[in-house]
Amino acid sequence: MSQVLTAESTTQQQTTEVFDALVIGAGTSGLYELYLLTQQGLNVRGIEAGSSVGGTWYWNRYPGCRLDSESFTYQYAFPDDVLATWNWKELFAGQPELESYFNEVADHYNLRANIDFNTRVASMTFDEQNNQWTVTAESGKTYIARVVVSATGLLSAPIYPQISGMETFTGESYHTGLWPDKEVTFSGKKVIVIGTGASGVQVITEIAKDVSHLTVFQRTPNWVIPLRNRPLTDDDMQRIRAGYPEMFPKLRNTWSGFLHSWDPKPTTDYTDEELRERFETAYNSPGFAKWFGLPNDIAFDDVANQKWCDFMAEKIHEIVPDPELSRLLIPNHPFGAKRVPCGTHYFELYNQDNVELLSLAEHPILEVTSTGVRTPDGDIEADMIVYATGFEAFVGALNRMDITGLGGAKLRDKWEDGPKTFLGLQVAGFPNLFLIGGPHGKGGHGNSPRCAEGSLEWMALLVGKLARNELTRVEATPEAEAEWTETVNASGMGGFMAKTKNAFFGDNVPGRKRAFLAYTGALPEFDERLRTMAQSGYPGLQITA
Ligand code: N01
Repeated sequence: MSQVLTAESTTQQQTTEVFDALVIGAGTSGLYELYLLTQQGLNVRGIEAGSSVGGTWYWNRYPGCRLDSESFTYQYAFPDDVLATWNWKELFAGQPELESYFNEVADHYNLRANIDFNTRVASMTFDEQNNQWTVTAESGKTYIARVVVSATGLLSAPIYPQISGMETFTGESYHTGLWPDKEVTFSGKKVIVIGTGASGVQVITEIAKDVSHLTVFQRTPNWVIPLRNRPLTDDDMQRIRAGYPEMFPKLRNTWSGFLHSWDPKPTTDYTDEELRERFETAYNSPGFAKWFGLPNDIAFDDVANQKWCDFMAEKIHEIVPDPELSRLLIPNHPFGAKRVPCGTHYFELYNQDNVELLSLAEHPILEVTSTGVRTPDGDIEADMIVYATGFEAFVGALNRMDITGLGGAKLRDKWEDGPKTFLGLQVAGFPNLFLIGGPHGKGGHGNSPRCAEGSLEWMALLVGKLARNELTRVEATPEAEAEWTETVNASGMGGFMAKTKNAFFGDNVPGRKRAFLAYTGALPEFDERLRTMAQSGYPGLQITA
């Protein structure tokens, strides 16, 4: 333990515990960082708001929640007994299987013993004299550590719509991102779902299977692609496991850690007939083969993108013969301008007599009443309202903590007009704080564990040096931060996402200033930059011995 850190002390009401390092969040990234730091023999503590591990896969326990990365590509890559013995049951695992997996990993490495569960961080303040963070939980408990890793999640700050009367509703009401750990049944009930993003698509599909009446309120239609999930047999797993040594490095060499890579041949190099066949093959393939495996010009060229949109629209018309319904379901934005959800018989369910789709543009919700919702056309009664309205992505979890850096500066004030970071990993004026899964970084994006592991390994080296007192301060320089922020902002303006309101720009949150929040560059280049930095004295970081 560093000498400058105060020893464990007990105040009148609360204990202050002292650690080498703290990791906030026990989701996919937090657990891995905790593992890396405990491997270094550090006295590290995880702090987790939930009652167990898993992060996204702990909170999003709504029916139908599942992966859209192939299960075996989403697991940790470090060699261990879990990797050798864990048999994935489905090509795209559901939430219960993922939650079990992360629990298994936590138990295998005895990580649980180093995590304070049911503990939500309220504030953290950098002590400039002692170069250490004081972290305070909502319970009042405080922690002191030289260094903090915030692995609080890209999608962990749920948002509700601002509709008057929501609190007066007397039936059941749930947000997909805060689904309770209890059985929720739909049979014989009248249910309203608001929101048709990736979560909405999944939960709507499950609710529609067993409901008296379902009303879906849609603000924007989405290009939902068929997931094409299937069970994995023992033979499948044997074959897949034999491929792990090649698979993991290969995934790290793709744009976003997925099995699928953009087809280097653009649409213009195909004849019409060949392109049709190419599209059919993609459409019938699992997962994101229908996004990141398409001819590459679909990602940036209007004409190419429109060809794929026309193909997809044709499929929707085939599935939903009612022209009025298919009109509502077909988006008028480019493919990839919003996050593309994966579904299983999603469009089909709108053919059911007990399912009604209402466009919010045509049927706005005026208010929530005690028994349902009020629209200009009349009241709709419901036993349950499900809010599938998304998250304050990238910045929400960080902004909801009161983080104070040098000179009393608040992180949320600094980020008022949009986040400023260096590589999404550090922020000038907030020394010894490392971020993963926040804005501007590669970690947490795409196939999240693959995209995050390079960043987590990179920061574990620096965290180790700080925690062992070999360094006292590490922070981004303002120049490096400004340059990276500019790079991220410029990259956002070039893509299709710039054409819609969405969580990647933060303007899905009412009142939030639009700023690009994601880093959309290639994973191998990002990881290479981190490697080069580490070998050349960490340019862009101000390091105090
Ligand atoms: O949230 P979203 P999500 N009134 O923001 C609508 C990941 N994920 O929870 O599009 C009415 O995408 C909103 O409408 P609009 C994935 O990364 C992964 O679905 O803003 N409607 C939209 O339809 C994803 O990006 C999986 O016009 C309102 C919906 O609610 C992220 O989670 C599965 C509204 C919100 O969609 C978030 O997805 C699920 C309002 N006031 C999620 N506000 C996998 O498969 C919002 N909406 C791994």
